[in-house]
Amino acid sequence: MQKLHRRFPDAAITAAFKWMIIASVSAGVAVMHMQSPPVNSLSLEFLTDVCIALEKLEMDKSCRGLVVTSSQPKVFSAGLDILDMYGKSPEHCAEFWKAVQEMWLKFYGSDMITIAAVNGSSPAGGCLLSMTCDYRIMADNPRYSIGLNETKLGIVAPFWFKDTMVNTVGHRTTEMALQLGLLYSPAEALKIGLVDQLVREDQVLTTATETMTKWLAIPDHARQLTKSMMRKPTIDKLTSNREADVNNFVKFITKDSIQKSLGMYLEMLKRRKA
Ligand code: CO8
Repeated sequence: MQKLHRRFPDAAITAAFKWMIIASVSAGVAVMHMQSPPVNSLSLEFLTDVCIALEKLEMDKSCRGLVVTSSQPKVFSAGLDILDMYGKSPEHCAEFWKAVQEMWLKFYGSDMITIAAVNGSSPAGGCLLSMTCDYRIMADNPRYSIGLNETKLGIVAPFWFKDTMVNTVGHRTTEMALQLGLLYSPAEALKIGLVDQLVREDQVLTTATETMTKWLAIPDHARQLTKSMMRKPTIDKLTSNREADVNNFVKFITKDSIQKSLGMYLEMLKRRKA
């Protein structure tokens, strides 16, 4: 803990999980620092930790706002952990997908004010995670990108990824973005409304906590009911189809052709590194 306090001098560490630190920066606001090296890919274990942490925060009535950010350099989150979908048994894939659903349901349906402090690249599931938040602030660094690039891996974003993006940037933009697997630069993302604000990299977190103050000024009950009114139909679509969605995922992801695409994509990531 001592070491952690040195790393987060302005914050009280309220919980330390294997893959994240929850710190409270001021009354009623928590910050989730994701730290699953090297790229915060959302593995089954990481997703489980995230869900437990979120549940705890949700139950803590003194906690009204949550900022989500990354402790890893250059990356907010690399999206779903491909290794949890590659060469794994159908049972593992089903368990993994349930955890992905759970994360989305918890974040998208959260009563808290949620702000994504996107301080690095955020492809696929990373983009989804940021889109579940109420507001997105991204580092203005042209090296970073954000978007749902699933088709580039030869896979297809499920309907609730699509719905989340439609709710964020509209139907036409989503249609093109999803088919082409577009990853946007921060400036492009701002233009289409995929993020709400760009700031200098070293100001992402402070801007997020400042923005939170504005949102905290709104009475919780009115804001929460409004959020629920906007998001409930999208959430209900998944909750009433969870099992079918898991079965679809497992059937799709375990196909030989899809496994081959994922294998090639992993190879490409390694080659690019070399
Ligand atoms: N899963 C697992 N491992 C990953 C992932 C990932 N998503 N992303 C990167 N890694 C690994 C790399 O292979 C590399 O491993 P190693 O060190 O063993 O060679 C290590 O992490 C570091 O990666 P990089 O060297 O590429 O790190 P950089 O800092 O240069 O780049 C990026 C960071 C930009 C995040 C880059 O790693 C990248 O583009 N990653 C791929 C991101 C991606 O395409 N994610 C898509 C995941 S799929 C998803 O989220 C939704 C799926 C929906 C499923 C629907 C089916 C029906």
